[in-house]
Amino acid sequence: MFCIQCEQTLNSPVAKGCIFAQGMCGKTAEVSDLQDVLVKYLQGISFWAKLGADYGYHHPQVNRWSPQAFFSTLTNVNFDPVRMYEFIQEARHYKSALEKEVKAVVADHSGVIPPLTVAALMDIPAAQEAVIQFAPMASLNQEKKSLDDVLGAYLLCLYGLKGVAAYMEHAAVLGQTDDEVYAQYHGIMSYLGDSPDDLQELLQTALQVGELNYRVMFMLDKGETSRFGDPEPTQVNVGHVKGKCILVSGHDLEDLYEILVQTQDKGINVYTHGEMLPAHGYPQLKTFKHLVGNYGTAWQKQQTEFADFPGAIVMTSNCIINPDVGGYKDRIFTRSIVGWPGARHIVGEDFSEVIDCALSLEGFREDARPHLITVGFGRAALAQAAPAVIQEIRAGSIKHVFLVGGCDGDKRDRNYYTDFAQKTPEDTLMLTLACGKYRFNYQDFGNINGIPRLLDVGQCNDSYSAIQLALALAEEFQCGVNDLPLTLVVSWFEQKAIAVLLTLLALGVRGIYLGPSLPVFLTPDLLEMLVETFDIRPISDADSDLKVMLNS
Ligand code: FSO
Ligand code: SF4
Repeated sequence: MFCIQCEQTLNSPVAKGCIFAQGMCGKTAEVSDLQDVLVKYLQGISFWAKLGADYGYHHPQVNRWSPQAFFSTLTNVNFDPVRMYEFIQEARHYKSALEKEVKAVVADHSGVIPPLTVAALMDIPAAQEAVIQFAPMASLNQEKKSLDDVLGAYLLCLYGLKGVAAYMEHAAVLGQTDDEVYAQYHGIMSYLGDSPDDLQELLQTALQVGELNYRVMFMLDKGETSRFGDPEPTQVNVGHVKGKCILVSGHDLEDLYEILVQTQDKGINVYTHGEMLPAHGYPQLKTFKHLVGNYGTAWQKQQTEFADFPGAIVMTSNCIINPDVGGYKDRIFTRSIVGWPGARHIVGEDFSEVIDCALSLEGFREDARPHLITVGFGRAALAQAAPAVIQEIRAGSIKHVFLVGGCDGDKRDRNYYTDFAQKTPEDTLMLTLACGKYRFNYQDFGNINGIPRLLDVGQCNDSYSAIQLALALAEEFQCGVNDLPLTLVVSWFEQKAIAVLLTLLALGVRGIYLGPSLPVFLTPDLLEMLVETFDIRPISDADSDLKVMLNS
């Protein structure tokens, strides 16, 4: 196996990337190899899909399925070799069907089929054992033993595009699809399937990935807000209440909605977990009285927190980790692209299995002491707060705004973000995003003339809302985003964060602080280029960084 896509990858003098029998996340070499084969297939499928799109031909099923399958290879999403093999079989089917259809379309237009890419030419065997033996041919570092600038830039594009694919799937679940966006996705995927080795071209492609992601985040924002309303500031209890319970984790609001509908009047309380916390701010979700609160904190704590949860658990997307460790595999359910060997997988919209499981369990015996936190500062709420923020900036009561966004993880270096949040001066605001906030969102940071100092914008994809606020402030102050008293402090963990980072770079945002460590696939040369072009700054310690931020 060779996997280097996330922040917890192996980085030692012996190995750069997870290369042994199992990755640091618990992904086996078998699953990793199957994922490499799947990605190659997807790149081959994209060759035909892009060619079809050039002739105005779009295949809705392939467009919907391809990013979904790519999403299944993202960190902490699917650990099940059986499911991976099923994806490969589906890919085989789609590739041959699409090839035939697109050839016919090209012939109808008296067109010419361009030279096939490496991935489109790849002939992958059908039997599972043969697929595994074939895997080294599809490995991401097959031609190179060590990481060089070209492979690093290639991986920046591939992993960024994987993050985009995840958001495309989240948007599609909410009915947001766009043939033009799919064509761009297939174009980049197909390009990556031809073993590109032009460094400058790859770096340009990375920015195209960022631009594409901006468009996809717009679609996702539209999907979420048109379906469930604009998030509004809402207090959420993070202490549990007595009774039977279901915990819903991940990013998929539609699944949460379905579960809320199907558990109505069943005597079951529903809790959010992790990236589902912002759901409480959506008008169409918060009307459900049995959506009682949020349980637990960030993904890496689930093995102890889920073990203590006396109900059923549904993982709608990343991040899942080994449920055997906490002994709760019999009451955890996976959805869509998520998979764990032996864990029950719910297909379709019927959650009765989850409900039966919750009813068979004891639930919480008593209420915990309530503790309220506030969520819901999405795009509209931020726009509403903007005039007051502008006024306070003008009056000098708000000196600086920080966006402390991104993922959480296990490393001790991540204490930086707690430390940073605690040390931000009282005349500064903090916007938060994604699961990194769990390190400090239980604390009360007070307010500035009625404006809460900590404003939770939502999930990682809601960076779209934060970008809109930054653009509005820049317009108001008639300056560029980089001239605002605003600093982005980003914690990355997996590929969605890479997609968001590339979006920010594509929008020309400079001076982003990035941590806790830098992606291992960024070679020293690549890093130097990013620092020179975008002034990317690796985090150091909270005191020194704050000093620089507040004086710049
Ligand atoms: Fe966190 Fe996991 Fe949103 Fe990520 S739950 S780490 S960036 O997958 O998706 O913030
Ligand atoms: Fe390693 Fe991360 Fe890949 Fe898991 S996802 S195998 S931890 S690089």
